[in-house]
Amino acid sequence: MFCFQCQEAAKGTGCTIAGVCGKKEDTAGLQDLLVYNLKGLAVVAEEAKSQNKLDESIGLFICQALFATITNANFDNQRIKELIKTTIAKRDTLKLSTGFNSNEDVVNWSGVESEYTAKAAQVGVLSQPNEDVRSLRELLIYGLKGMAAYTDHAAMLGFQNNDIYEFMISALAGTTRELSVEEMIGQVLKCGEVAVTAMALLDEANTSTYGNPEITKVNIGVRNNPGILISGHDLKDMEELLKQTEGTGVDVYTHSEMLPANYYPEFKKYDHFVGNYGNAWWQQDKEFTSFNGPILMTTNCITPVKDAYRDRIYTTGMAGWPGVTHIAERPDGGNKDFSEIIEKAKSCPAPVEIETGEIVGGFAHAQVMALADKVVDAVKSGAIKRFVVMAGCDGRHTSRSYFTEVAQELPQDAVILTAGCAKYRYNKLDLGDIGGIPRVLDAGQCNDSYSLAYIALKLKEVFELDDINDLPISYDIAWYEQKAVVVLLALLHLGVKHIRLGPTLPAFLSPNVAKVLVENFDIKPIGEVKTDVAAIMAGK
Ligand code: FS2
Ligand code: SF4
Repeated sequence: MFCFQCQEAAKGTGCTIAGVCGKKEDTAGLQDLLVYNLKGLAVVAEEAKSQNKLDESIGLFICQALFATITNANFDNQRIKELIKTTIAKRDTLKLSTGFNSNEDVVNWSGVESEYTAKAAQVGVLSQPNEDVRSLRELLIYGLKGMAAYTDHAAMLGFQNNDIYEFMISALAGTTRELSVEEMIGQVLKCGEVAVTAMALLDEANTSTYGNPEITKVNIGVRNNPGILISGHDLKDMEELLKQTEGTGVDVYTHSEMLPANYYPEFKKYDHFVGNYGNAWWQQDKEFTSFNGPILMTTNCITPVKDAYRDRIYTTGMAGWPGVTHIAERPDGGNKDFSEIIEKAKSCPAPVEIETGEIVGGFAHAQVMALADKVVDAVKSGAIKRFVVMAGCDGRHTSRSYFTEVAQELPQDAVILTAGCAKYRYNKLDLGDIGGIPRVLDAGQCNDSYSLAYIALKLKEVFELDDINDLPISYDIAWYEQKAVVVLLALLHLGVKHIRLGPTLPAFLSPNVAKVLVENFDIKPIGEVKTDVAAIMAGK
């Protein structure tokens, strides 16, 4: 196997024996084969589009299948095999309806299961010998994976945009062709542009369905009832779980990236929605053990399932772990059925309390704009000297303590804007406030990173600046998986420069591609805490 799509790629170059994430060689091969076949489907879908024979279902299917290959999303070989078969079946149906004909293997391969392993070995990342072409193609594919996740979440709430699907199809198809370096870079930057559309669509889907997130104190302690812990990012699952647990005597808690569900008016109204339990995804083995009750994984990040909770963890949507009960899709017009999880919860003891107190969040764009006068006055008076966007992901590497130390080292007149599970490195520190504005403003999930871009663009308007880089905002981003990749591309599209990225730069950037990013956007790796903080405060 060879996989280098996330920040924890072994030795900073790539996982070759087994994934640091727990992905086994056979699963890695199947995911490679799935991506290969999705490229073939995209090539035929392009033809169908040109003949006006393409409907949204193909775009959504591609999103969901790509979503299954995101880091820590789906480790279940059987599910990946089913996706491969469906991809080939959809491709062949489109070929028939369009009369598409080509000798290319990528649009013709239809091996049976026993041939999957051998084929996977031929079509993986290293099948492209040129390291710069490989780097640009994979950068694009990882951006598309991130976009796929956002687009799928929006679709689950009934929000779809054909332009996003069409870009994804043409970009994926483009990875099968010999494009010039300029064309490939163009596709990567276009991915950032379409990512802004996808993130805005998801924002609209979330806020028009569940209301605008608002300042909220989230309880991090527990009650004495049995509980269900819900993790991942899918808000539709959150809604249905809250509805189905109401009046059952079972409480609901969020874990990791589901924490921001606590900020939505539509969810806050449930008395049995108690708060958040635990920290970022990578601490789940300990926290799922002490939680005692069932856990519902709606998306990434899943870590290798431990015996201590194997019989009480469930997946749904594109998430999967072999041997774990998977809650089926909702039927058209209906709901998912979480009754099995609720019954399980009733037989479990209440969670063990691992901490007490509250954390404050809910600073998505509408809430920050509601405070705009206060924020602008604070900037004008000099009470706020700098905003530091520290959004992104958390992860296992001990070097991520850098982000905790930066949060502590930043002077009292700096405000941290965050989103994603990166926040767990500093959201329980007491960093105080500036005239009532907390020094850590959490906009929500990594899926809500759009809010941070929106806030920056609004501030640019308010301060009548021509260049987004003239704002008193610095970017010190923690990345881990492919959603962070697409957020980074979105920021580049918006013209943001001088981004610090850590804890390490992506393994999939070849030296030449990294050079392009450095020369054009001044992207830089994180350095020493004190030096970085001084540079950040000096606007460098
Ligand atoms: Fe965190 Fe994991 Fe949000 Fe990423 S829970 S690193 O894949 O999606 O962020
Ligand atoms: Fe390794 Fe990351 Fe790929 Fe998992 S997703 S196999 S940890 S590079």
